[in-house]
This record gives sequence, structure tokens and C-alpha cells, in this order.
Amino acid sequence: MKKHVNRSKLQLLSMSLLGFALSFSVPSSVRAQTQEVQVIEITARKYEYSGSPIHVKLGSQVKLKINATDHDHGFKIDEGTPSRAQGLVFTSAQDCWLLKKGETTIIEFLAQTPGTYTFKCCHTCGLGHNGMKGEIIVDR
Ligand SMILES: [Cu+2]
Repeated sequence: MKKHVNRSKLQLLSMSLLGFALSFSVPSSVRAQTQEVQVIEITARKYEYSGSPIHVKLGSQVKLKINATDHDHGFKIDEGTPSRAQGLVFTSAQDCWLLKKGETTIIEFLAQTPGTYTFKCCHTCGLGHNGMKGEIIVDR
């Protein structure tokens, strides 16, 4: 009985290893294509964005789905981030997205230039608000 349990655990492990390996092998084969849509789901809560840093593929259209779990939050690309206009091309011209508590906000952009882009909360949410930041990394 015990042996059986161990075997299924092993199978699970080898399957997750395969998935891990695939996650590395897939990007190189699709890198040449443009307009690939990448959907990324993260959460915003006091005072962090889950899944940060967020890695995206160069040339892909990114659909960022942010679920604010505990409070209204915001999403804004940091002014200090270089070449905002050329680096991440947003489908919307707005500067600050309000992330309503309990709702999922979709933010879309084209990952046009490799680099690290900092974003931050732009809706006052409490004491740690100013430190609520995350990073989007466009891999080459
Ligand atoms: Cu905030």
C-alpha cells in the first residue's frame, strides 16, 4: 500500500518536472512570433502584488488581470521607469488604473522593448501604500 502511494508521488513529481522543462522550452520556439497573447493573473492586496516580478515575453500582447482582494488599489507605471511610451504600449491612455476591491481589472499592453518596468499603487490604501510596488520584466 505504502509503495503504491510513493509511486504516484513519483509520477506527480516527474510530471511537474516535465511541465517545468516545457515552460522553458516553449518560449524559445514562439519568440519569433508577434502578437502572441499572454494572460497573467495576479492579485493586489495590502501592500503587495502577487507574482511580482512578472515576466512577459518580448513582442507579446499581455493581458494583465489584477484582482484586488482586500481593498481598492491602483496600478500605475512608475514615472522613473525609462521609455514608458516605447517599452510597454498600453491599449488605454490612462495613467492610473483603479483596482476595485473584489473585482478583476484587465490591463493590456504590448511588450515592445526588453527591460524592467516598475509599477506602483496609485490609490491610497493605507500605511504601506507608498511601498506597494511591483515589477514587469520583458525578457529578451
Ligand atoms: Cu495603495
